[in-house]
Amino acid sequence: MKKQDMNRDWIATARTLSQALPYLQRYTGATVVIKLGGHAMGSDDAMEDFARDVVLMQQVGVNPVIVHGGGPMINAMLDKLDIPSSFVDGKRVTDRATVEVVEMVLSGLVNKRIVQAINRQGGKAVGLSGKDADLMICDQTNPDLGFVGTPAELNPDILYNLFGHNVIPVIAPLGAGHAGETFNVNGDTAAGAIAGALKADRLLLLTDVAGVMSPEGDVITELTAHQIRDLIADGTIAGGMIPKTETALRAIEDGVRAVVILDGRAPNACLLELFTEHGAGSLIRA
Ligand code: X2W
Repeated sequence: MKKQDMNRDWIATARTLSQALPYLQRYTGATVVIKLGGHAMGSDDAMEDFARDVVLMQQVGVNPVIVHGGGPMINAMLDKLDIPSSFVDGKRVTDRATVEVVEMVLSGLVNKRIVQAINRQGGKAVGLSGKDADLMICDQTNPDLGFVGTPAELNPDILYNLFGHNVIPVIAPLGAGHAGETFNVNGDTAAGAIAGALKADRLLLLTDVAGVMSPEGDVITELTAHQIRDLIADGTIAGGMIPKTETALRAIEDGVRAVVILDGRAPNACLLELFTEHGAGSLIRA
């Protein structure tokens, strides 16, 4: 690269930082819940970039909370163990053997990979699941699904304690049942419930699509809860986007200020959304 071009790059970087000031000010002290789906978790390099963005967020005064999924990683382990698996309405039918694998994979492999990535960037992350400190107590969703839980009682005090010590919570979507069961919770549902309990300023649902798409194939950048309901009714929102948008509606009802559905594989997706005028994905507000 020519010296002149290199200077231009640095000047652009300084300008970007300078332009971020109003956004940095807006988010000081804000709580941002980030759902990192299994499909949005890429290579180690992508994980490193994600972790750096999370640590940067905290550095500028945001309280980030990570809630992760890991569906593809659970599938891979169930395959290795020859345990067949099926989904009904986007939820994994979870028998006793399956819930053991779900907990091992989510609380073990996936959770610790994210924790370690954040800590390698200089953050202080601690891994939890909904079982820790009774964060997320669940009811059984439907007996036909086995050990699948619906969050019923949230106790977010532990998270406030962690914020007070500049610790970044990384939460696996498992919950405890009243009778000592372990429940498997859909990652989006868990993230929505936790964001609701915290009355978060933002819930970012990082997935592998660009956002809610119009019939013409463009990302709809801003939507109200009312518009979401209309788009579900007329079939524009379909398939896997239905549970995501329903999570968004529920979170907003619970007091989350806004929910953004965005492509977590895009570089610096969270920073683009929070700290630039451009934004990313589909922003959903009351
Ligand atoms: C999910 C939990 C993981 C998850 C499962 O067993 O796959 C249920 O379906 P993603 O990567 O966010 O899809 N739980 C009940 O939600 O992972």
